[in-house]
Amino acid sequence: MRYAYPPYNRAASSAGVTKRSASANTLFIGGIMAIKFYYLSGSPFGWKVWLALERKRIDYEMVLLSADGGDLKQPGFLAINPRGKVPAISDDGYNLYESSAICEYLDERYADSGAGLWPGNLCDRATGRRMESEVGAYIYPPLRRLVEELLFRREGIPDEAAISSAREALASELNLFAQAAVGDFLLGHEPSLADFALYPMTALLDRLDLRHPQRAFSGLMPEPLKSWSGRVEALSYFQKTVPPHWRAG
Ligand SMILES: N[C@@H](CCC(=O)N[C@@H](CS)C(=O)NCC(=O)O)C(=O)O
Repeated sequence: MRYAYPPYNRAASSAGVTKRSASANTLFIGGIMAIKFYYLSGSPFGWKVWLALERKRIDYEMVLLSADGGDLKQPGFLAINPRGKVPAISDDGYNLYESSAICEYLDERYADSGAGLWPGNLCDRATGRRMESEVGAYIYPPLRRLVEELLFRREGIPDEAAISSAREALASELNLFAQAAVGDFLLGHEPSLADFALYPMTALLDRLDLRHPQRAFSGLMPEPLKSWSGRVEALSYFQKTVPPHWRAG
């Protein structure tokens, strides 16, 4: 799948509160307020939480924020996440940030809703948590560097040495993931949080290619991961989670 740039919705209006729901487009379910999901269009960590909300069929109200509009640094949002970053959630008065903690909370708090985020087998779960952690530790930093150099940079010329070393690091990391995958999805025949963590990062390679086709970053994806991403994109709820400002083309 290919999308238009930029990757994050830095310039969009800050006004939007978008109601979304996995099962119904309602804010109140049985008198309980739906979870508020604070999100920035194109944020890979936000996308991970969005996929988790959908897989678990949890009702939520999406609060679409704008980085350029300053929403993340407003006192109201800093009260929810003092780091001023998305994703974050508010669930019946309980505020939480950091995507992994949010997803683990949702999986436990809504254990009976939708499908689980991890496999039942202890070792598979541990492997999945390892993978999710590896995405943040090893995939995100070089990818972030590419995005900063090639999409966010407003002046000067891109640092080619940094781009080259980020490209090398990503290639090697993606190969490790391709080798570690054990089925249709990273942990077998069902998608898990490991897939939801990795997919949004790899989708950013296509975004980079839209602006810089000659750099062919999507070519860094090993064959097994190319077919894997097709399977993630075929999930019934996937389309709903495509970053709103990427849909325009
Ligand atoms: N470790 C955090 C990372 C969150 C993060 O870096 N969010 C970015 C968007 S992907 C953000 O909000 N950036 C805005 C800023 O730093 O001003 C998580 O897993 O939630």
